[in-house]
Amino acid sequence: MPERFTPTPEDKFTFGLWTVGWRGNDPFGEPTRPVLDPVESVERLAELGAHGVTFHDDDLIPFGSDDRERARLVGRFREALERTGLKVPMATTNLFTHPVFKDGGFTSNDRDVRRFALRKVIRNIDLAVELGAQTYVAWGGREGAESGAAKDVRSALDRMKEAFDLLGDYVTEQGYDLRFAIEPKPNEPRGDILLPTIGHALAFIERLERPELVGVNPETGHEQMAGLNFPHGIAQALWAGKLFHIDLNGQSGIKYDQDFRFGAGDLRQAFWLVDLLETAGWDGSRHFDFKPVRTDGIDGVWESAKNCMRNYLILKERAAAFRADPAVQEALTASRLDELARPTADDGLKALLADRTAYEDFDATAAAERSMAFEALDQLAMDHLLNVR
Ligand code: 3MF
Ligand code: MG
Ligand code: MG
Repeated sequence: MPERFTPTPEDKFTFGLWTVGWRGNDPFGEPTRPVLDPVESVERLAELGAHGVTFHDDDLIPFGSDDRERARLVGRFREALERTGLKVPMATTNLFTHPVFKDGGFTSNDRDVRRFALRKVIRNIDLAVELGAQTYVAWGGREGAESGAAKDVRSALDRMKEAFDLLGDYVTEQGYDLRFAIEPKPNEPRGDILLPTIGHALAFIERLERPELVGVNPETGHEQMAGLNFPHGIAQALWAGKLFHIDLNGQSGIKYDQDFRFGAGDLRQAFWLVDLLETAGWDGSRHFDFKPVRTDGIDGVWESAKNCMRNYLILKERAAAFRADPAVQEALTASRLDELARPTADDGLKALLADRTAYEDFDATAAAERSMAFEALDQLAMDHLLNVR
């Protein structure tokens, strides 16, 4: 492997414990791999050059563990982190596996379940902060419905807002340096999930009491499951100042959540995504939320984890080569990207209204004839992506 595609912690690659730890169980089949000890995951990820690990409370401390067992598990995890230097930049809560969450956590119709969900989150927030996390992800996997009358969506959104407002109160009162990132997903495991896309989540956040504490954690496959363009969604989240975290993986079209390793699935969107993150100066984690295919043994787990990072670094090199190519600079100008960056009416509304060339004397036919020259520009990107220039 060429040296240049070998990651270092400075690349800020992170992995969920649940990703490499996924045993291959799916709705049709039993696990194909044995349980992976979180300490082993920490050690192997550190060896591969990752920067950190993330976890759901239940990934580390099985649901129902008593306080002694909890302390023991956290202790050996912390010891592995200290030994390897791996960081925990983000943590999250499992509000979807235990049957108690069958109708959701924050928006379950059962109020007792909602109160339990909030306490479960708060308990893990304390641990997340202790371990140094600055981002707390909330994926509402079971916040949804399969049928119409089962969920009053407006009431459920009230309860969702209530939950984030209470959590905002909690971290503020505790003086924690922690922000929340909502992870949208359109469906699976529920028929329809609330806050299904980046756009829904961004609109929701503005209704909260402390919108500054809440952003988004978009996932490649989740947006693509809704047929959406992931780089466009990420660009809007960046534009809104709301990209607090990101889940990278691979997806081929509108299907179940495939969670392929990063770079598999839609390679062109992966290229544009890396181009966007790198040119925007994204300095957060490059967090992989993928599932090593269940056909493979533990060899495939570490192979795919390694290759998530490798593919990101390859695409980073390809995107940089694209941006640095003088022919691309020319093509960008021919496609008038510099004009797009220029305000439309920096001369003001009055001048716009007085400008006869803008309307009365504007030659729409001639303007319509000007080619945007996008095909040449896109082929340059393709050539760089395929490394044939
Ligand atoms: C499901 C997911 C989740 C979330 C996680 C929060 C189990 O499709 O993507 O992974 O990412 O719960 O980080
Ligand atoms: Mg997912
Ligand atoms: Mg995810």
